[in-house]
Amino acid sequence: MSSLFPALTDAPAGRTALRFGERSLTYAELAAAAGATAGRLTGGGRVAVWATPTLETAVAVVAALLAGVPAVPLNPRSGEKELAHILSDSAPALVLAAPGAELPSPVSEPARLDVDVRAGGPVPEDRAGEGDPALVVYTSGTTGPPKGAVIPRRAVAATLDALADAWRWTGDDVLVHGLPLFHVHGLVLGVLGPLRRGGSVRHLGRFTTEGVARELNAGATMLFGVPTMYHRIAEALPDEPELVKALAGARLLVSGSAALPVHDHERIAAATGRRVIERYGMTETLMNTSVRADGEARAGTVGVPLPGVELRLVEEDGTEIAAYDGETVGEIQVRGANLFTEYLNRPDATAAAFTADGFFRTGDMAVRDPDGYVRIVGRKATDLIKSGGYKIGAGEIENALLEHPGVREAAVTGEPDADLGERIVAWVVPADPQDPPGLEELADHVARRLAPHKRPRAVRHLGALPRNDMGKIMKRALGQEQGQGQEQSQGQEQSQGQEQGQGQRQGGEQGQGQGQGQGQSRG
Ligand code: MCA
Ligand code: AMP
Repeated sequence: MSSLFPALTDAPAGRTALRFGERSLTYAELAAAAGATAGRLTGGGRVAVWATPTLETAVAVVAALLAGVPAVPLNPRSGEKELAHILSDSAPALVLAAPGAELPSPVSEPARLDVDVRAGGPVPEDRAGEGDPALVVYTSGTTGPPKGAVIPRRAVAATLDALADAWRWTGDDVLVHGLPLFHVHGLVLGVLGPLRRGGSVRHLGRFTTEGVARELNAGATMLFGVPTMYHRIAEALPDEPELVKALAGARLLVSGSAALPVHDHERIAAATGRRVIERYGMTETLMNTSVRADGEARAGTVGVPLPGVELRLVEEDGTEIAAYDGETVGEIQVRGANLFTEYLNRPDATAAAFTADGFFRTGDMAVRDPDGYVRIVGRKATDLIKSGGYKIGAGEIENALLEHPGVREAAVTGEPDADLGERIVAWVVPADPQDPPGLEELADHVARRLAPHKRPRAVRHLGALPRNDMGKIMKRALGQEQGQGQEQSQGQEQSQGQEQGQGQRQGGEQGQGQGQGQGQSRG
């Protein structure tokens, strides 16, 4: 029996485990397919998974977990530079992919193993220990390339069991989502979560409001999404009665990965009578807090600490804040079985991430209400941008921009965006002011090297970047210079319209583009 997935052998006969579009696997079929693939992962080391939103990705990850081999999910849209970094850092022995999936050149180095979802093999004996790595998930920091967070098997089990308690999540639940499978939200919560409970997941392939309505109206009970998805649902509700009915009938609507604006909360509640609940997590910590299924779904809060998670707020100097007054702001630090063990090959970064007493420094700033509800009010680092629920480091994009011959200096900030939460703005000093590189060119350049979700949505050309006496770029001043530079935003370039693209700042969101960031210049 698998300690992570007892349902592989225990689920009621015929129960569907996974459905992606028209294709599905029962628990027995999943056990056979994952068992067969696991039987081929005998060489040790890590395996990369070409994480398209398909059955093969789910089977590959379950197989790796059954074999006790850490899996490294790869974003199939990552550009060459990002893929090359992840592959050289994690050094996988194999890449697991769907038959026929085209792998770009950086991924041709490790041997390829095609995943056959109709194969049959026994579920292997569970030999891995609780502290052994289950996954290595790459996540952006403020500077440099993404770091691989090593997530142990105990963290996966602990977080999913804590959520089961908080959400009354059982094998009878049928989850619908359209999240990508190379991050914690879509993969750990969205795929491994239902499998640990012995329930079902229906993946939409890609998120659409029609897909959500169809599945929730056809027996699905829960929906997971990022705020951008709930924003799009809120926008669509007035015109889509099927969507209203679907949400009204759902057991649980859960949002996470970024703050869900109160306005969208309220629009959804008004149209459907249902409240979305928020949970708060991180790649490094998995889930820390949640509004409970039996608790009050209060807009603008991420609920209470999950069972097994110790959470404290601290002052700048590390002093613990005792107050539950809804006012005193401190950094969230967490400790528990849900935490990652290290950043792969980065002992320096790992050491810096933890306090002496083993708490992880999240970098998220919050207050606590008298009843313990946590409200996130911003982030410590101004160089981390959350766009569409993806965490994106400004420094990573600045470095990529500087590799463009038309860019002499670059600074990247996040600005409020009604749909994405924040959008990426590139402030660029062109090498040739007479011929500055345009938005499309720079967006393509970043998308090709890193990933499409990291591309700038607006480019502003400046004669020089504002710097302090130390030579550091003052990102706050950049915000104030907005409108003085030559702006090209996505809406403008695509539609030749006048759109300035200024969304509303989210309730409580603090700090983006307001501090002194890294900023970069050539040479
Ligand atoms: C446009 N596209 C381009 C370019 N311009 N591609 C290449 N080069 C360009 N220059 C393409 C895009 O690839 C995409 O293609 C399409 O145009 C539209 O892209 P975009 O506007 O960026 O996004 P979207 O399709 O509108 O997606 C919004 C989204 C997405 C669905 C909300 O952002 C999303 O899936 N977010 C989820 C993030 C997430 O899971 N975060 C979890 C990490 P095409 O149309 O073909 O797709 S956080 C986490 O795990 C922690 C633990 C937590 O708490 O959850
Ligand atoms: P990532 O590193 O991509 O896993 O993103 C983790 C970050 O997402 C956290 O540090 C928070 O800043 C943010 N986050 C996740 N869930 C929420 C939420 N419900 N509300 C506000 N921020 C969130």
